[in-house]
Amino acid sequence: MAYRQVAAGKECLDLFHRPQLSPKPPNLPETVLQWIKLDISHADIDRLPESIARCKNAKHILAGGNRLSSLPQSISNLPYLTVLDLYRNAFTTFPIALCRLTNLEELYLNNNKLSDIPKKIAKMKRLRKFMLDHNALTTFPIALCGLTNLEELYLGDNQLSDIPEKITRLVRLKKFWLYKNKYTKFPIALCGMTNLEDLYLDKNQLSDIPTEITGMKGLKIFWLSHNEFKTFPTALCDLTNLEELDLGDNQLSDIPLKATTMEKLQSFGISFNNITHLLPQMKKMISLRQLYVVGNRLLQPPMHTAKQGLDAIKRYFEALTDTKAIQSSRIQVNFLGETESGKTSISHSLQLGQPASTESADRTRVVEQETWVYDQDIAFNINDFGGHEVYKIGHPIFMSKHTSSLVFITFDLSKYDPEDKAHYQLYIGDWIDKVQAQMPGIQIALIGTHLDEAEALSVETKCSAIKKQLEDHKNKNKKWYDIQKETVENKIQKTSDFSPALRQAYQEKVDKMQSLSHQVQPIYEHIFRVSSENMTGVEKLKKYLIDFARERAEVLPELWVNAAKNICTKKQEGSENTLDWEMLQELIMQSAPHAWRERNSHEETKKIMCDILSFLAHRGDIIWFDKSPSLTKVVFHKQEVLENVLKAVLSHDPEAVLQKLQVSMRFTRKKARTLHADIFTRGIISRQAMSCLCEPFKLSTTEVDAMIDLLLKLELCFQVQEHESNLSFHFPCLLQEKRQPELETKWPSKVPPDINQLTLQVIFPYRCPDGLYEKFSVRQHKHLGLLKTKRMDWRNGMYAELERCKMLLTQERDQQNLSPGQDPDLIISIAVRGQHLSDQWQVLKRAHGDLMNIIHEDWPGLPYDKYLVCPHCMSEDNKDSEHQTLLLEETPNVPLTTTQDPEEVHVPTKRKRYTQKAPTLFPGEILDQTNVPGSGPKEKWVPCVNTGVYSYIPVNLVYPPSWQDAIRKHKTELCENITEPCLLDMLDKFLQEGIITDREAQTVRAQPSTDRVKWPEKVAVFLDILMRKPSKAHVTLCQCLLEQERTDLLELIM
Ligand SMILES: Nc1nc2c(ncn2[C@@H]2O[C@H](COP(=O)(O)OP(=O)(O)OP(=O)(O)O)[C@@H](O)[C@H]2O)c(=O)[nH]1
Ligand SMILES: [Mg+2]
Repeated sequence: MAYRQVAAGKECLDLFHRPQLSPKPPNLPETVLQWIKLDISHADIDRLPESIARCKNAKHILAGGNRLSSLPQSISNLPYLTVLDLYRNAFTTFPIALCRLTNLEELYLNNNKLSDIPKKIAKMKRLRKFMLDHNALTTFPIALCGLTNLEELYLGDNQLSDIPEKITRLVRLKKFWLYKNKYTKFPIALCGMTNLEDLYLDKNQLSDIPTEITGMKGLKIFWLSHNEFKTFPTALCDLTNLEELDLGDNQLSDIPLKATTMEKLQSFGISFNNITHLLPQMKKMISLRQLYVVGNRLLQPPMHTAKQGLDAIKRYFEALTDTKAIQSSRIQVNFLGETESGKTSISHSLQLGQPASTESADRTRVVEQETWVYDQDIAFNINDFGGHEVYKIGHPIFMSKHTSSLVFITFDLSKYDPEDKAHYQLYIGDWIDKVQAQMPGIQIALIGTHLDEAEALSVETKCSAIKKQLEDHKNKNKKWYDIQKETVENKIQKTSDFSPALRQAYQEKVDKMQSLSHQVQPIYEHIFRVSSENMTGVEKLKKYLIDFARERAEVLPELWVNAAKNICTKKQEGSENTLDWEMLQELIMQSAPHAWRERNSHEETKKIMCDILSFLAHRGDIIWFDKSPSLTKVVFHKQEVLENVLKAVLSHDPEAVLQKLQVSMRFTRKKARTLHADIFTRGIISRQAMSCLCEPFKLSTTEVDAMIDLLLKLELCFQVQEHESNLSFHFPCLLQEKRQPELETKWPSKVPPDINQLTLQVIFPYRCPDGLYEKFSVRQHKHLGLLKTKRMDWRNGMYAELERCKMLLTQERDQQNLSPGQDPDLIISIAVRGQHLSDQWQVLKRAHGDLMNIIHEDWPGLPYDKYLVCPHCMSEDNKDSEHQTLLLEETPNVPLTTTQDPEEVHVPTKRKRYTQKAPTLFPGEILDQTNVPGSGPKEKWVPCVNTGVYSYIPVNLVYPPSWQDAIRKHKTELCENITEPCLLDMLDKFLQEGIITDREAQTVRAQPSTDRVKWPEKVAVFLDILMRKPSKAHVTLCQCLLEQERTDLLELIM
């Protein structure tokens, strides 16, 4: 059954029926003649009527996203038509009637099924832009060579493998898209196109570029990514005008010296190749502004340095030539695994080269760090983590995201029972999931310990069982992605006719699933078996480590290596808990050549120090935060100091904490008990209690402050000032309290009438991202300010009152959708209630952004899925409300009429009983889409499809308002508050960035002004112009308001 997309259907009625109702020509109704632009895209129509020719003055016809396969003959009678958009339709042959549109300048026929273009097309003499990508062309349509006025030609995503000689007739062609075709050889005919400026040949199978390419003198942008180049095509180096070259996703292993002679090159893409070394001569490429290198195994410079940008790369190469280049390898080795699985023992045995099993009482808390210097060039930073649950929160702090870090997961071979499924999950599986979520690209290897206590025969059986379990584990993870993908693909099938915007959001979900599933590094195939009691197997493990380190040795300037050594010596010999800037300067510059010190200014020296510290922090030598102003000047070079504080604060031993508080001279016994209860039930540690817990470590007040800054920076806690002298820190990870009963009045379990609830659910399959929810809950605090009254926290949730809405965050296990034998999924929900949708969306979007950023920063490999829960379904239990029902049942094509303002629309609450199923889930990717111009839905209603009957709900319950809507809504306030100098500044900035034209700026200036300080008329016109621009206009407007310190106005349009 075909359902009509309601809003657009109404426009179609307007468009086609009125002319027919009107008297016959020549007495055409005025309105039709006034139409210049006809937008009938996504109207679910399969033909245009002959009567379209009555819109004599039409210049633009937009009819993309329909099911058209032919056009009425009468279309050729539209003399002024300049733009015709027929993208995403069902054309299999070129609509010949178009050839008579001799004034047409832009023709969009992309995303159809065309396999040929007729000769007659040459009549369209004025055609400048022709889009034909994503069609079924297998040979190059020679007819195109007759369109001599063409400036832009899009032929990407076809099956082309040739280009005729005659292509050179297109002398005006500037931009040529040929991506995703079947070119295996560079089409030589292109070399004669001397005026071509942009050429896109990415996603083909090219492996070479002929020397004749030098004929393309005008070429500025050249994309060749996703081809099959094994060596750098040196012929490109002679394209002297080239400004942008993309050779990403090929198999290049080096860059020739000649490439550094491309003087005009501004942007150079070599991501995802096999490049290990960049050339020092690159610092001479004077125009270079962007260098894309991710996805290579860089050793010179180290990848971390390369990612800091070109300036950092140049400074690195300068230091390399000024001092000496040294091959150096310092690998971070992380031992993880359950408590008492033998981590500390094997780590010590490895370093000492002799049996070193620990005493059983010697439990590791949080982490022990050691540096094991193997020889002059090879060293290891060893992190031996405590296995206890509560310390897992410390892992992201100490584990480096350096690509050549290593993780060993240890398990006790003597205790491991291959028959017991829970054993695999507990001792190995959960750890793998955890590490891969945090560092998807890291190498993981398994170590079975206690070999001396396990029977030789059973060891073999156990290891082969584990290998099998590893394989099953991998398949299970893959299956999760496959199932999600399949579910979404089914949804796409269902939604395709209704809502292109929703379909796009689902498509993005599929793409995201695909890329998430591909980023994980496989586990090292050999399982090490060792005994720390008699050293069996330790030598083999050591050899693996040394080989691993050798292979990853980076080229470092001697200055950097010496800096690392000096800091390391300070770590072992110095008495300081932390290093301050002066001390660092001394340690780093100590060994710098005199002339070099003279040459670099104070500013430059600071940058060089930051390069070095940033590298060392990334490698795991020190803990240092370059992005936090309060912490930049402190280096935590002795991680044990930080460990001690974490141990003290995150202790899982309430008795010991109570003793510490009681022993301290600061508190009475009673006070100590209150503080203790605060810590262990409410997760609150006061400033005083914090100092007391840190007392044994003899930290200075500045150091305690730095530690607290660090805890805040790591978002382990947020700060609350209850009254002036009473500063306290709330640690959600320590909270034990249950959800407070009084919350029921603030947030009743059923959504009250007249209230909407927007809900986002982020689902994590059967694994636990430790500390993710807690960090998210801490991050919300910055939006709430210091006033504690607005917030309530409990073990797995928090409630906050914001200005015009309320928010509830929860973390829970999904007990409902459990398959047998599977652990429940974890769901983090963000729910926002209120009466004003735009405020609610703002809060939801902000919280969503925070959660996504945390995942991106700390758990980039974490599998998750996200959904928006239909607000309509959420409120359907409210029977007494009298809102209009939007149930369409079996009556498609019935246009809906509503007089309600979309902003004020409430959830229609009267639905039939049989719709009482689980609520419809919309793709959460909708929240990622909103800033892409034109991606929001044009329709006013979206189908809520879970119920088996099609009912429509207002689109603003599912889609947040666009930035244009926000401007429109607050236009009066903006016009009243943007002052004259502010507007003039903005005009300059928008002109500079090329967002508005000189003419548009003049139009704004030419408006009358009634006030001397404020120019509401001018601002109004300016905003109208901006709303027609792509989303960059919004970004720039936000930047301008931020620069002008108008955060009040900024909030309005975010
Ligand atoms: N026989 C034998 N005992 C071992 C071996 N490795 C460790 N042990 C013993 O097992 C116990 C736990 O070892 P640890 O090295 O402390 O374990 P861990 O993983 O560091 O423990 P936590 O730090 O508490 O997480 C100690 O009593 C060790 O002596 C081994 O290879 N053989
Ligand atoms: Mg240990």
